[in-house]
Amino acid sequence: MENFETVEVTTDLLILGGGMASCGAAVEASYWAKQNGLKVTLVDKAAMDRSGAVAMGLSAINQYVGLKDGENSLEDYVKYVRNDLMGVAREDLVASIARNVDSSVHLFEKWGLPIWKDAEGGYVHEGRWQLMINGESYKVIVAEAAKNALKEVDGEIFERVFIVGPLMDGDRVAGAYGFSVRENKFYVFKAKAIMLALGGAVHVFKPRSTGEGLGRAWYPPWNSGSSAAFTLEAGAEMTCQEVRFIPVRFKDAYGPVGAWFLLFKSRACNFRGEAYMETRRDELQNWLPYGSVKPIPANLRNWLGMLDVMDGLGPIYMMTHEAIQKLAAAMPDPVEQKKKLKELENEAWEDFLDMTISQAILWAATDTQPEEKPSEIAAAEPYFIGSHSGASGAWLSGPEDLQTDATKADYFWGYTNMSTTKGLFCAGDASGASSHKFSSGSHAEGRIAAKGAVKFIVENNTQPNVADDVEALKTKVVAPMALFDAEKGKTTDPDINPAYIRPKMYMFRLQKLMDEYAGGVTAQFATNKSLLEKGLSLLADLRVDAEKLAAEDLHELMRCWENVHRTWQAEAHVRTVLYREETRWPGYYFRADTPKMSDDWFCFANCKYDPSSGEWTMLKRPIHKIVAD
Ligand code: SFD
Ligand code: AMP
Repeated sequence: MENFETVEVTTDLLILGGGMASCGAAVEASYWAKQNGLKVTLVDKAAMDRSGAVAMGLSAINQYVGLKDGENSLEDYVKYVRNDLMGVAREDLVASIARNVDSSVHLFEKWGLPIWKDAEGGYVHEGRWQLMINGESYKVIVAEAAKNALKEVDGEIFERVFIVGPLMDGDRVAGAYGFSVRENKFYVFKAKAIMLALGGAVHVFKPRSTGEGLGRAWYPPWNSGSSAAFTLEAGAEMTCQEVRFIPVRFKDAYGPVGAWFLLFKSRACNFRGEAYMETRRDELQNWLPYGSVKPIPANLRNWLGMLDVMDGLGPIYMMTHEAIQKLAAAMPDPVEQKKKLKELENEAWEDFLDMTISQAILWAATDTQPEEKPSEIAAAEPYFIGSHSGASGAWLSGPEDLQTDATKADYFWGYTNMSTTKGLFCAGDASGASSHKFSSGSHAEGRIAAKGAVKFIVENNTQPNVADDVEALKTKVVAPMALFDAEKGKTTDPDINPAYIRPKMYMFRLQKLMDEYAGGVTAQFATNKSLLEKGLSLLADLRVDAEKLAAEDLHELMRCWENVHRTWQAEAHVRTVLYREETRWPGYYFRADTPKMSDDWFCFANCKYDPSSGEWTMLKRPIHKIVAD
């Protein structure tokens, strides 16, 4: 403890996280900071070049609207998102991102990201909204632009500093505290406003990959619920905490399926060769009106496949061989067919090499040639991700110009993308009810939020007082190291000790209870009121033991706090699944005691934690359409 130096940094705008949204925020904030003479500081727990979900790269940009070219309208995108989430979307926020996303994509291209082009020089689409890229270096390119922009305004970047929680001045955020994962340093960041984008949450539920496969997940395990923990602890209202995302992925290495379904037009079939999207079509009638929209919502696509699995009809296969052969056979002559086959093989491998390298390795290890045999797919464990087809995140003010008379009182409180906590702005996975923004939309939303945050600073240009006892926070943050040092000699095996719990064991305990009580893979994604109440009680016990987390070194100290953050996300989730007494997204979770969708629950289910009393409040918020059906 006495070896930990306290480093204090005072800034105007504090950008938390160095992922897609924060990189967008850095570019935009630098522009406005220059005009207003403001200081911008960015903090990332890792190295920005390869941090966050895009670390490994991506093979597609999943949100491109094509507004200027008249490809689609804003209304088209809003309706797509609304339908995919079974009606639950903040249409003002979705439209706000959609009208700005194309310019982020054009910037990526300008900065050097190769986007596939067709013979006429147009973008190659994977699907209606998705563009194909050679994206292995996507994050490096986007981070470089962010760093260059910050350099222009003498902004500071702190890498390998883990943010633990907020500093408050009453109902206004005053900064953040954390620690270096490489040096004995405790950090206190004081700021006039914060743009928060600490990513989603992985490994809250027990993953399919355990034991020798532990660590392999679809979304990155280093996104550990820090966004949810920070916003809850700052007293901000949260939305859609029940709307987890269950992606269907290639089994065991989690390779994404989008390119297969959309670009290669593949089918998925059970062991009998039946395509569940055809044989189970009648089930969609139970989920109207969303069962009849196109494309069929992601959770309903999941659900139809899950029904096959529950009937014992697995394995479910992506028919890669069939799709490739069919596309090649459409070519006019044998020479062209052979050429096309080679091209498709290359594209199939690149899809994984660009964003899920392990899947390519698994194909190689299992002697899988996608043009010759199918590959198994499966519904993965639940993730918390506000940027893809889930929706969990903070409840934000929308832009004023997108409000109607009906929406303004509910959706607008002064600054675009500000949470209900003054001065705390959110984007990407940290912001809720604005799904389907993906990498490009997260970047655009980071820009929007940063612009809002600068406006807030200019109009509220005082440095808030930090009301928290910083020394007490420092003691709390490093306590796991002190505990380990004090107690480690009491047993011969440092993993087994009555005085403490190591973070990995704590994580296993959290995952087991979420899996079994909150509808994880083992429970076939089903739960009910009794199970959830039991889960809540086990979570309360776990929270008590969180006080006894122990860390051998700085790296393990990070693991401790990651798991505390996961616990926040878990609790917000269980409470909200319990609160919403219906099943609205059957392919994400199934409330067996309330198995149908109900008009009474056509609303947002929000929650709020009061840091002073420790009480949670659950509340309904209305859904307003800004785009007509
Ligand atoms: O195919 C702390 N995503 C896809 N988006 C696309 O556009 N196309 C795709 O092809 C996509 N697919 C995909 C995607 C992600 C992954 C992992 C795979 C495949 C395998 C989604 C996007 O990546 C995602 O929407 C955005 O990245 C979200 O952006 P943002 O900024 O909300 O999160 P981030 O990029 O993960 O960054 C988080 C940052 O926070 C840092 N951090 N820093 C300090 N202290 C703490 N406590 C912290 N906790 C986290 C991180 O280091 C990081 O910098 S496909 O499957 O659909
Ligand atoms: P994924 O690889 O599943 O993350 O999908 C990438 C993109 O394609 C996302 O925008 C998905 O919503 C979309 N997508 C994936 N599969 C389908 C499908 N079968 N029908 C429509 N859209 C899909």
